[in-house]
Amino acid sequence: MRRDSGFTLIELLVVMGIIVVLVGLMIPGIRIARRSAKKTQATSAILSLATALSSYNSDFGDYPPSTLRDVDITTNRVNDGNESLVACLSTGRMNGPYYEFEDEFLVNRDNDKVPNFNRSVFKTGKAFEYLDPWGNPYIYFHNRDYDRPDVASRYWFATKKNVRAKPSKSKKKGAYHGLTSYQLWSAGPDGENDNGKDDDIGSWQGH
Ligand SMILES: [Ca+2]
Ligand SMILES: [Ca+2]
Ligand SMILES: [Ca+2]
Repeated sequence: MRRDSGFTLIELLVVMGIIVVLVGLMIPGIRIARRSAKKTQATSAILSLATALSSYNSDFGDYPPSTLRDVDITTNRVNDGNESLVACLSTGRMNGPYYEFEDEFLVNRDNDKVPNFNRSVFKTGKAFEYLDPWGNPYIYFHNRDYDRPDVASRYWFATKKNVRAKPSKSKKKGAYHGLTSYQLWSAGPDGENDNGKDDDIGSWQGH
């Protein structure tokens, strides 16, 4: 039997079929790798924010408030904890700034303007929030507000959903996580706030 070309149509189809199957097999693997890279990214952001928060606390004798309303700044009551975290850690006072926020994740998701905002930090007067790798704002509470979460419970998520956040307690000890400090968490890969449970990534979880 004489063959003119290297491959017959059937052979080509078989090869293409194999490629399609291989790509199909690889996609879930790529997805898992991407998901775990994002988890690592969120965990490390929370860890380095925790370091920054403890330096801030050493200098100022307190952690950032759950809302800038505590320091007489008018807010729209959405993403308050996160905006306070960003504003406080970006301060030029004492040994600040305490954290180098990555531009890519620093956005004004709720599009608020803060008339009397510290303009030395955010010259545009916009109250920025810091996003996790899934595009949702990290949630932050100062310990004095654990029992009155409504002061800063509203968050605006990537799904354009208004989310209610509430600090959580340890199942074993029955006490709030970060009892004398703060709670900071990411809603995790599912993009749903679980108040620090399920797939959420919290500052109090031993990483
Ligand atoms: Ca806001
Ligand atoms: Ca904002
Ligand atoms: Ca979640």
